[in-house]
Amino acid sequence: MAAADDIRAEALRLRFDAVGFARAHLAPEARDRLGRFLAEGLHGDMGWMETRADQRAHPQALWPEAVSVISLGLNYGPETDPMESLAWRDRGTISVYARNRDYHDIVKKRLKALGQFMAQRFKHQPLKVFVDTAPVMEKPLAQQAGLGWQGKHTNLVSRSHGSWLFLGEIFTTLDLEPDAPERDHCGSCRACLDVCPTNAFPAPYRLDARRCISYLTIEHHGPIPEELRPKMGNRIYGCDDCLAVCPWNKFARSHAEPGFLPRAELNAPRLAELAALDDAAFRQKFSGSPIKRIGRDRFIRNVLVAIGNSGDASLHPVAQSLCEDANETVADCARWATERLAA
Ligand code: B12
Ligand code: SF4
Ligand code: SF4
Repeated sequence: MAAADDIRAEALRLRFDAVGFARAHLAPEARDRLGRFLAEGLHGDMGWMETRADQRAHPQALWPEAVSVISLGLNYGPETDPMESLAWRDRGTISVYARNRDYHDIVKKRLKALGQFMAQRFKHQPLKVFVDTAPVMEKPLAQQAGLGWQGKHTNLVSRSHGSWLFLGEIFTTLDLEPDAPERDHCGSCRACLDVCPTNAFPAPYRLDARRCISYLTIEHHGPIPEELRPKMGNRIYGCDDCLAVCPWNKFARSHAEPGFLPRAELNAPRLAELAALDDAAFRQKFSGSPIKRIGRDRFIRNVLVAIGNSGDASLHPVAQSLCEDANETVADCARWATERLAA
């Protein structure tokens, strides 16, 4: 069997849902667009995107020996409509990817298993595994490897899995036959652009992260700009709207990964209960979940935005009880929510 066939078969045996091969080289357009994204400041306070931009734009600047990239996708297609709980005002909506275990752990474990297989099968061929945290442009590489195309919402869309693929890569010194890149199948559709609650797309295929609820609730430190708060509804961690409305999801199947099954208490949790979490209770509740990463203060800030948007007078005392919180961002958001509910 050719090396690529061998690796593909093992990746599928390890329960990856998509696998493809590309040269360890990004098309110049992807590099230029990254440069423009950063130059226009669309990354907000994600300063880490700038500091290693050269490595992000050039896989061989990250690892000079890399010859090929193996791009891998793991399906996390939800069983129920991710937008259903947006209407439940006294509850919070947590994005699909964060309703149970941290996907980084699950993807990395499988990447390492595939890496071990390759190390045994192809001796003296070094490799490196990456998922999300390294300066790698995962989406354009996945498109080059034929896994899907970057839709107008900027994420990778697959003809078999819709918008619901996590991505990971193995860089290798093996010279693997590249797959044909996938082409764009968005056509005249603009469902993802039109649904975005905060108008975060200045144009198709371009995202202003500073307006994206995923950025505001997960990456952004400090107070959330006041003009955006009312548009966030009850989204307290991430956002799935632009992914969920994509018509290509009709080909998606729900995932078969027990680690992605929603934990009952993270499925539309009650805002009043979340607002009562202190640091220790927060860490205990979100142990093993990606949510733990943002810490209690940022999380309670998000919960208070949702409380302010709830229109539910019974949550007024909950917001009021946090107006003197030791964290100034929490206290500021509590005052905002209290005023909004009193109005
Ligand atoms: C930074 C980041 C974010 C930021 C910025 C997102 C962004 N679109 O840039 C924020 C915090 C907002 C974010 C949010 C989310 N993220 Co994120 N994020 C990343 C990260 C770390 C880097 C992405 C990046 O390089 N951005 C920089 C910009 C310049 O790159 P780009 O998006 O590829 O931009 C391209 C387009 O703009 C395009 N382009 C521009 N103009 C034009 C014109 C034409 C005609 C065309 C065709 C293309 C085009 O070219 C650019 C370069 O390819 C990646 C992991 C990684 N290392 O790649 C995960 C990643 C992209 N995120 C992921 C996920 C799941 C999400 C969320 C769905 C999470 C959630 N539910 O809340 C949301 C989705 C929001 C959205 N619509 O993008 C997944 C996406 C999987 C997939 N199938 O694509 C990734 C790949 C992580 C992973 N390993 O699985 N994320
Ligand atoms: S994740 Fe939500 S806020 Fe961000 S671009 Fe998509 S729809 Fe807009
Ligand atoms: S919703 Fe439409 S425009 Fe957006 S990514 Fe899907 S097919 Fe493309």
